[in-house]
Formats: sequence, structure tokens, C-alpha cells
Amino acid sequence: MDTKPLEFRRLDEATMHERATSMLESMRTRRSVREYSPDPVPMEVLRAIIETAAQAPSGANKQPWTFVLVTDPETKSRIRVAAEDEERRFYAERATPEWLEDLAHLGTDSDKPFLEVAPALIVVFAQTKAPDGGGHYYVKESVGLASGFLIAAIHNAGLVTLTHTPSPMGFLGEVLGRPPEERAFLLLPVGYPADDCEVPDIGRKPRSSVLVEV
Ligand code: IYR
Repeated sequence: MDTKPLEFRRLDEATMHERATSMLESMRTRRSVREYSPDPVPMEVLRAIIETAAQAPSGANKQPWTFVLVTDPETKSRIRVAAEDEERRFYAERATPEWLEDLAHLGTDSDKPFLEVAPALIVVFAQTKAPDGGGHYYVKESVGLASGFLIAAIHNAGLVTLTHTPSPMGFLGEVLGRPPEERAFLLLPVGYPADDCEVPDIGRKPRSSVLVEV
């Protein structure tokens, strides 16, 4: 095993507290956004965000992810058409009444204009095995972690996103020409919010109901 010294510097307690709470305050303002401005975003910012996501830990450091950055209008249109097709079936047939009831307060339906309006889409793919057929481990956990990094990086850069999961997502691999060992995991529109953007008036559980200290 090759090793190298860890790059690490202890922070004083006041600085730690300040950094922990300022990240909390920033993340508190993160919201899933469904109404986008068509304004373009800098490509280098998007590439840096994706590289940030790729710093996530992964099973055996296999990094079992591929991020496809889509800005081509024609490809975005094809994705919208195929996603809305699946979503119409979801809302009309696949979703249970309980599921539809649970979604009602979000005001979602099968129309997904954001897939065309947002200047960029990031499609996260999970590699079920390596391109050379080698093993990948804890793939969903690993890609979930990278997606969390991705969402935080998008917010940190002053952009907004939505974790969209049209189901099933097989069409994404076809439209984007991905190999069969890759499975679409999440579809994220990225951009600026529309000027008149509204979001559901929902909150998060308080600390006391999510944290157990032993
Ligand atoms: N994929 C559908 C339905 C949907 C499902 C869940 I769970 C959500 O949190 C939100 C929506 C859609 O995107 O409309």
C-alpha cells in the first residue's frame, strides 16, 4: 500500500462553529426548483461542479459514476419528450393513490418544461460494473453520495437544481448512447430560477426529531 501524509489543519473552535453554522444556514436556503430561467450558465462552473461530485467516497474507490452534461437543445427536447411520456403513465397508471396523495402538496404533474428551459441537464449514471467487466461495490450508496456532493456544489455555486427521477429511466441511456452497464440514476436540470419562481411552502424536521444522541 502506498501512503502519503494527510493534508489537514486543525481549526480553532470558534472557526469550526462559524463554518458549521454558516454551511447550515446556506443549506437551509437550498430548494428543489421546477421553474427555470433560460439564461445560460458558465460551462466551466458546471464542469467544476461535476468534478466536485466526483470527489465523493465510493466502494473500493471504484468511482462507479458517469455524469453526462447536456446543453444541446435538441437532446434536451428528446429527453423532455421521453420523460413526459413516462411521467404521463406514472401519474395515470403506475402511482398508487397513496403516492399521488403524498405528492399533491408539491403540485407536480407530468409536464416537465424545465427539461427544455433549463440551460443544462446533468444525468448521473451508475456503473453497475467497470467498463472492463471488473467489480463495483456499494454502487447505489456511492452514486448517492456523489449526487449529494453534486447538489451541494450546485447550490454553493449560486445555481439551482431538482433531483428528477422519471421512472423508468432507461430512455436516458438510449438517448445519450451510454453502454449497457450504466444505469441512469438521477436527472438534474441546472440553471438560475425563473424571475417569478415559486416553491412549495414546506420545511424540514427539527433537529430534535432527526438527531438521537447516545
Ligand atoms: N417522478 C414524478 C413523480 C414524483 C415522485 C416523487 I417520490 C417526488 O418527490 C416528486 C415527483 C415527477 O417528477 O413528477
